[in-house]
Amino acid sequence: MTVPLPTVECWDEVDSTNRIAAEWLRVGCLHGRALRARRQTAGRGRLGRSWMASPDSGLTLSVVLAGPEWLALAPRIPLAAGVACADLLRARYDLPVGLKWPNDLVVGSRKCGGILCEGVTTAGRFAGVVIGIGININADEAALGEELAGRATSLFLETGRNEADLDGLASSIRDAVVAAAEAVSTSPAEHLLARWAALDSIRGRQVWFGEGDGATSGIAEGIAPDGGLLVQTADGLLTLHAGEVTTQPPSDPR
Ligand code: BT5
Repeated sequence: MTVPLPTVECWDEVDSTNRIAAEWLRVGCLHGRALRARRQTAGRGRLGRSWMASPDSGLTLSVVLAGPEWLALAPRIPLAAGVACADLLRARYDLPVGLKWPNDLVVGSRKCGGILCEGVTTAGRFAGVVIGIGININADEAALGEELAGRATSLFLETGRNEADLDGLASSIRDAVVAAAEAVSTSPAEHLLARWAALDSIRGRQVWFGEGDGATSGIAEGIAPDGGLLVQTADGLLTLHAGEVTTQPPSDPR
């Protein structure tokens, strides 16, 4: 019999839902436990970056995968979570939400969401993974703010529809993400890669990566089984495992 997952908690204000969920894992918590925050004051992105969200304008949600067995599956969990979120948003809003490696949910070239998966260790033991999900839902241009202008979008801006049931959406996303993560251990990697490929917004496009004099470009060729991005460059096929790619050439600093 499948054990029902605990109700997704809604907290008024937190610094970072991922930080709270990591604390839960350190002291021990139920698999699938999740919280969303109406207001997040220090949302985390990758590489020390920030996730910005005006209060009540979107979803800031963290989901716990509890247990040491998630360590071996960790490289594929961000991919599985991305596919699950994109599929759910496409179905619910009838919107062509796509994926941009490694963790962006996009509509066209604009980012509407991001995913940050963090492994949690306590007393030298792997306790589990926190899947952090930020999605711009009801944000208008003002709520997204000037800093993200032209780069970000929201489901409201794309559809004109306001989501009245953020709790219901959070619950559906949590259920979908937990199911997708669990499927990683039982289904072949090719299945997940094929689902990502169907949603991949940069496959076949020219991308740039690296910085300064080391900046290089190539054609994005999809995702490798270890979760890296395959890029065909003039020097051969590379697999990127970290960082970022852009579909615009880096601006000339001169
Ligand atoms: C991500 O990082 O996209 C992962 C974001 C995960 C946020 C969730 S919210 C719930 C949970 N709790 C947390 O503390 N975090 C997770 P990254 O790929 O590093 O992208 C960050 C970059 O995206 C920033 O540097 C901005 O350029 C841009 N960005 C920030 N806020 C944005 C927003 N609301 N919409 C679109 N782009 C945004």
